[in-house]
Amino acid sequence: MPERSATPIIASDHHLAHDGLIELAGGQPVRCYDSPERATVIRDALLAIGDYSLEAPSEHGPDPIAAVHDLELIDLVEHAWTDAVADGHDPRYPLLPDTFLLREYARRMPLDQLPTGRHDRLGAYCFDTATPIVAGTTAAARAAVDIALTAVDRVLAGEPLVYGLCRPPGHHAGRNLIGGYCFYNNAAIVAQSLVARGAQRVAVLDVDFHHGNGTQQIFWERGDVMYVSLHGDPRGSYPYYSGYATERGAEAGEGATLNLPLPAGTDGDAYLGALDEALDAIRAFGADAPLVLSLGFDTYHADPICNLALQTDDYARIGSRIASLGISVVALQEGGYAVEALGANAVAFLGALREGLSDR
Ligand code: Q9C
Ligand code: ZN
Repeated sequence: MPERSATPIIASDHHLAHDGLIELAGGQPVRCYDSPERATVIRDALLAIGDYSLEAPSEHGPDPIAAVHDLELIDLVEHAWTDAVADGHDPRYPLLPDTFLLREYARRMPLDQLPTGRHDRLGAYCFDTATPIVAGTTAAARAAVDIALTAVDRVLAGEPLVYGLCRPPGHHAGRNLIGGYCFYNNAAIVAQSLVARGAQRVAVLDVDFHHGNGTQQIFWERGDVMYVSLHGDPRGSYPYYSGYATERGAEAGEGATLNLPLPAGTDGDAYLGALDEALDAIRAFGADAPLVLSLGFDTYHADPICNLALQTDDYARIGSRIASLGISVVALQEGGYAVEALGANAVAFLGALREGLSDR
């Protein structure tokens, strides 16, 4: 067996201050499921194996973010917290929108007439109550983008697999909307940066439990970036209004979006069947760039907020199957909330993906 070189994990501690978060669960305030421990347990489990090397992200500046998100959205993520505190918000509590700009209000509300305090217009740029903002949020969101961009840099420099331990996650964030614990869409920013560097066909595979409505929106009319997602059926799962099989993209992007909703209770065998369909679509698309993988472990049977039924061994099978695409992979962390199992699931998945990619 030839010696394999260590697989880079790109991570930073900036996310630790994105804490003290709460969300509403059935009307009750609870600690946000997106906790800092999620990232630290994954990092520690991988580093305990010896096949991985921890690397810090390098700063990539604001331009790659502005290539994907509206400037108003970036301005909001940068300043909502400080505006709120300057206006008397108690800094012991996170900032959450209380009034959403929807439907007939949105139709008649000129965006240049929104309130000037970013906290007062938060509900025009946020689609749920699951995306609390605290003092550390802005730096964490920017660091997650830098992690993702550093990961893709390393893959383009020749690594078959790099793991970006992003927190906050990104796939629910749209061009002009935050939501679902997400602020900047790390995976979309990476896909767009590949296009900017000359790729003509980039595939994004999303195996998080939830549909990546933000990534889908960003590339909806694009034929050069394919978005393929396996996720819990939106008829009964967040984000509810997006992720139906009938959504297939539009204009130049028609057919370049593929949604594979899965019924509650889907186990590893059924999941792998759907994954084969996703991988066949990606093969047919013919990516000429590394695969951008939105990686969530919230498909795990014991995840506290999701309803699929994967076991730890299944993540190894999924990793091997993705390796069979035969292209390098930028794996970016999205969700996964069964903190006690995240380490084992990441070890199983990345270990099999790593082996599969180096055997090719
Ligand atoms: N009762 C990611 O996994 N709340 N985001 C759902 C369910 C939001 C998940 C409420 C879940 C967001 C990246
Ligand atoms: Zn998720």
